[in-house]
Amino acid sequence: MESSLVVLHDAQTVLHRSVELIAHNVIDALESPDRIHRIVKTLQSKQWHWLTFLDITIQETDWKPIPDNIHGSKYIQHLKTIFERFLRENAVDEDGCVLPECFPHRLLLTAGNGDSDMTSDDVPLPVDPFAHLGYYSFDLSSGISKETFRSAMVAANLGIIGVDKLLAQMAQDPAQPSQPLFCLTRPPGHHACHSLAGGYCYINNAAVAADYLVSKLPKERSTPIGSRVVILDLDFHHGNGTQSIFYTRKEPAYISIHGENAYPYYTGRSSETGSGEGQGFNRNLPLKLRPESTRDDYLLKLDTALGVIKEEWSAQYLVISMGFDTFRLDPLGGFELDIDDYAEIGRRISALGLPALALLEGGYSDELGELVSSFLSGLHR
Ligand code: SP5
Ligand code: ZN
Repeated sequence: MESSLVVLHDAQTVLHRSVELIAHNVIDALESPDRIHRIVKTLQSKQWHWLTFLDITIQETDWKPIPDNIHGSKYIQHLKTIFERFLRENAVDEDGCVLPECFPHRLLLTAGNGDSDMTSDDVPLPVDPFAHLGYYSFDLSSGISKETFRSAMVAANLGIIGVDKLLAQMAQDPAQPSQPLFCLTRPPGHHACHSLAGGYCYINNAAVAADYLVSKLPKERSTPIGSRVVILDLDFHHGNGTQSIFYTRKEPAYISIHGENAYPYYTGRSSETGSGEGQGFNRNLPLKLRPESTRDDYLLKLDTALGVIKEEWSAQYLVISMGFDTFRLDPLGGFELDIDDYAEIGRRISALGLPALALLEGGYSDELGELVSSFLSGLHR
């Protein structure tokens, strides 16, 4: 029987909703439930024989815990409980959304100990619930609504289930090239750090999946050089969270193509190459925005990244943080990619011949469904 590319979906991912500030206006966040609806509708209309759409419901009792090396347990507990606390204190309506108030990062440096190397664990958590959101966020685009935690946990678990399915498929038929999987993860994850939400992200789905994948591989290092698991981040924005979580690790390695000097502004330079054991296993390939770059420049950078993954790192598995905000009409992006370019990106990744798990990150245009379809049509084997 011909195997097919699996798309993993759980409708609980559309429960989360948030707002954001555009200049002085509060609007529904561009990272909306409708993004998933657009993708599901378009994929279903294609009726492709090579695509299996798996609609599952991950029960809370089956949620895998998030490991402490990916996200702090206090941070996870905060995400789980903070909305209920606002409700209890009548600070938000049942269908409302709360944003952070005060960010500690630079303010701490003014407290008379600017030279100290205080880590977040040394900074006492304030009692005020509004302060909690600022303590555990780095920007204002990570509001919390009633079901935010549920959607975020379900998204992370979609990635874990994706890894299990990928490995099961390989064990079942080792001779067959494995089919990629695509997880409809929402909210996205690549901006989320160990104990910080931001950029529409709460739990770093790709980090959870890649760490879980590494944990499933043999303990003895089969490759003394290189990294068996690589996260390829193709969202328009730099995945600062994924980079920071794995900065001192060689497995998984991290490589990203993203808009130069764009959001999140302070990370993603080519000089950030990892440290300690992770030295050389973090690679940033920033690309100038249009009109200073074209689709050809993008595809050249992609080939560079794929070369590093295959030749330099001898990767055996690929986890792809797949954003579609690189599209030329995306409201948050600045690249030139057109619909068909995503099929080309999929083909070039597929040509590596590596088992691959792709997770949805950003992508905010009306054409999101067509972009995902195009990507999958090139990715499937
Ligand atoms: C997962 C993801 O794609 N997160 C992106 C979050 C970006 N949020 C703030 C973007 C502000 C951009 N303002 C400049 C608009 C350029 N047209
Ligand atoms: Zn993005």
